[in-house]
Amino acid sequence: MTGRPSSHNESLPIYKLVVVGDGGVGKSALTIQFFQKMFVTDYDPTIEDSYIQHTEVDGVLCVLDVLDTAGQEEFSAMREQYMRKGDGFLLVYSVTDNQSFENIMHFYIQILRVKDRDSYPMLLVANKVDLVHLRKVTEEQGRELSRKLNIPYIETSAKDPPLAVDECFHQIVRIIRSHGNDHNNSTKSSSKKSCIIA
Ligand SMILES: Nc1nc2c(ncn2[C@@H]2O[C@H](COP(=O)(O)OP(=O)(O)O)[C@@H](O)[C@H]2O)c(=O)[nH]1
Ligand SMILES: [Mg+2]
Repeated sequence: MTGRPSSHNESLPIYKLVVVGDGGVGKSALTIQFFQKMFVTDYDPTIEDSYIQHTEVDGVLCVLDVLDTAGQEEFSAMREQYMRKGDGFLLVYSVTDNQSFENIMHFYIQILRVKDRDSYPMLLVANKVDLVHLRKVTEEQGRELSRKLNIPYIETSAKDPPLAVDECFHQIVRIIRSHGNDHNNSTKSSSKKSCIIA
């Protein structure tokens, strides 16, 4: 506990990721599969928790701080608060649930409104693709929405064997990096430098 310099860790970029989507789409299952390498079938849908882990993405070490959201209050102040803090968002729906697909739009709009931006690092995540016979939202529909929102699309399964679970967390880090948003150690004040009025 003592004597170890922490400066190395402190210099690592920290990405705050937020997993959003309707209840039951698999937000917790994806998060726990990523962090604990196991599939949970009965995780309490009301638990909202965050997980922190060092991860290497494309050979570069970083810290992922992931908030697995819960709760239905769509426009609550609490939701806005965590949206304000997020660097990147996984917009998750279940391919077995049309309503969860339609509701993606609400999350998308709310994130942009809270961020006051017209684009922000987000990834559209079509989960539960292992449930082939129960599938209601096609890949084509998913890709069409991703084009419309101009955010990338990925199909996942949190069930064992997992499909593209690590990949979706890595992908959102890449998206954040490519947005030139490597804001670590540079908070909002520096990103506002672009607002110089001549
Ligand atoms: N077959 C299958 N079931 C899943 C998958 N992801 C989640 N589930 C199940 O769907 C239910 C809801 O998942 P959960 O992670 O609690 O949803 P959340 O409310 O979005 O956090 C649970 O019974 C999970 O085991 C998946 O990819 N495939
Ligand atoms: Mg959950």
